[in-house]
Amino acid sequence: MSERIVPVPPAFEATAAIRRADYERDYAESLRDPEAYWSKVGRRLQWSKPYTRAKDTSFDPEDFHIRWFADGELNVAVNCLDRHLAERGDKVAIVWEADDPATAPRRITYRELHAMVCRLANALGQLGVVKGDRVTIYLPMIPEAAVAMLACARIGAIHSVVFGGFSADSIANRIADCTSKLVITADEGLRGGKTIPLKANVDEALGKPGTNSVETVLVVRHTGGGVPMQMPRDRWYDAVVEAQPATHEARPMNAEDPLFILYTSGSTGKPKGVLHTSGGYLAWAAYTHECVFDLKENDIFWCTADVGWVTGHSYVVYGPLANGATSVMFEGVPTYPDPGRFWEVCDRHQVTIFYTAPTAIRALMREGDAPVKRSRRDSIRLLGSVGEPINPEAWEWYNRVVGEERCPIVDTWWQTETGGILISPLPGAIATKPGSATLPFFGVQPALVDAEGHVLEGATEGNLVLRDSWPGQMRTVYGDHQRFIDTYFKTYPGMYFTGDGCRRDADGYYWITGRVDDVINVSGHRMGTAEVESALVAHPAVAEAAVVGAPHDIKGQGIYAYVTLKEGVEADDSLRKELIAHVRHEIGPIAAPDWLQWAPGLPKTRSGKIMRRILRKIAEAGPEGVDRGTLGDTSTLADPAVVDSLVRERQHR
Ligand code: 6R9
Repeated sequence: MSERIVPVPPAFEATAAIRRADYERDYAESLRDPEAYWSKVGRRLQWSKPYTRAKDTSFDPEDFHIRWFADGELNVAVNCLDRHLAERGDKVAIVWEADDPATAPRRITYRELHAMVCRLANALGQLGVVKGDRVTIYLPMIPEAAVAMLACARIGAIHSVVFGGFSADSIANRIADCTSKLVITADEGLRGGKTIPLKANVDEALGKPGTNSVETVLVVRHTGGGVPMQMPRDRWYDAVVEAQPATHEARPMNAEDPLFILYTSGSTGKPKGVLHTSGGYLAWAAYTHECVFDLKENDIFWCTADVGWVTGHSYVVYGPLANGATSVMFEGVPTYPDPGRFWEVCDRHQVTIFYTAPTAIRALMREGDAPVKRSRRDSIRLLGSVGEPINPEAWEWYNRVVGEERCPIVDTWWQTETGGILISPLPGAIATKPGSATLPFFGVQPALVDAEGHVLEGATEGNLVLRDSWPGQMRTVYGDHQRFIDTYFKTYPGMYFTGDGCRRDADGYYWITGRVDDVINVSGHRMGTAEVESALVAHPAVAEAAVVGAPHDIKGQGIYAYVTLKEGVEADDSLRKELIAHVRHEIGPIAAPDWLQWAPGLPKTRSGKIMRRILRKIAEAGPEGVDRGTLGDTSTLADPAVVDSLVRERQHR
């Protein structure tokens, strides 16, 4: 493991808002007097009714509660829009770059965005959407996605954004779980030159059980592709907003009123609806965005994440807009029409801060330096990484080739549940080490614990927990508060369990080693093994399935599936393809297994529990084969012989 120390580039440090001494002083202060610290940070937002207390939280099982700024009132959309109009009305809020580089970019000012959001807020009101109602957003990466989120925030409706790559089944499950009243979608999406039939997917989803809460579907005309409209349910977005006034009186919300639900995979069962509230979430998204990215007034900030993921929520939409920044929104993919696209877009829009995922960096690294070198990239001053551990090789390439060793790299660790960044270098303050997310953000108290929950001190390795709350923390699992408690606070009572393993070095730097639960991180996207297993088992040919993660050169982790077929079903290549396509259809392309092995039997204990440890070891083995010594004790298996056949039939990665 590389332990190279990369100092803060002096030219960067010279203009940075936060330097090493500031970090040390303020971090200590944030732990010593959290109330004073967060009272002050919270005042960066505009409150229609100021709070009298910032922090009111306890992880103690006897007195468990999480409330931030709880008696304050604000409106999130007002904070992202109206508040900036006087001084930044003509500043560009969103730069939109289309999938096809020949399509003209859109530049939307704060004033224009405000009008778009007001129109939609009025329209939603007229369609009967009221505070607390759920609205599902299934849109491509177009400005209307941000407009839809902010219009919901403006009226207090709770949005649930569903990633455009998810299938009809996944949409239906998410709609059913939160009983959405309205869906906002588009005719089609465009990614890498391919069209995605969004409206058709919504139509299919709404034909499934549990979705009849949906009264209206608003359809944005994006590609112009013909889609059947089902009256009176379906309405064209344009026609509906056109008729509306461009002003709207926003309602103040309580700080703890829900802002959004975002579904994410866990280690068991169906995806959880992670619920974030208004005041704490926005304060966290805005404050981390400003500090971690050393934000200046003239920055052009580009986070490449899709708004279907939390990174898109916090660092394409809410953080940047709450800070009055210019945010780039990109519809396409890194390699279309060619692997120089990211850097061309950086030059075209004079991007100063660029934030992407290790999987994209690895994919581009594989294409060599030439596509990067074709661009100037001289506007870029800071680079960021998020979504999964970044391997030191990719970090070094990003630093040397993309950033030309001028730009600090912030490797930011966080989760859907945390609302925003928790562990990351502050770029003007913290020397980096390739592969380490370095040190905690203000107010964040990470700790490493052993399996029994003992807190480990000094340089060590363990499970990553957080010992106290922070404003951006999720508040509950929508509709299932017990699941929230059970998932995050039962493993180690009194502490929030992240699900990640982590090492801390002698300098106190944190090195996230990856998930320690049954969550696979595929290209920085979370997928539960249980979800993929239940999709496989839903196929008539499958008797049983077990899914594990295995190292993948580009994706970080790939999905390795073991499948036992029903009696009499013939295992062949066409069935293998069919099963992979089946998972893709059931959940979405990100869940499609990379490897699928036929398993006459699965390794089970006598009580019937699948020993995943063994399956993981077989899947992880490189070309040299499985080292039987690493499989551990297999004598407790009901049928130890299945291991031999699994090792023999291993898929070559
Ligand atoms: C923001 C986001 C969360 C999981 C998390 C961890 C992994 C994210 C990371 C990282 C190492 C980083 N993860 N950032 N691991 N270094 N900088 O990705 O949220 O989709 O909920 O995933 O991603 O395993 O637990 P989410």
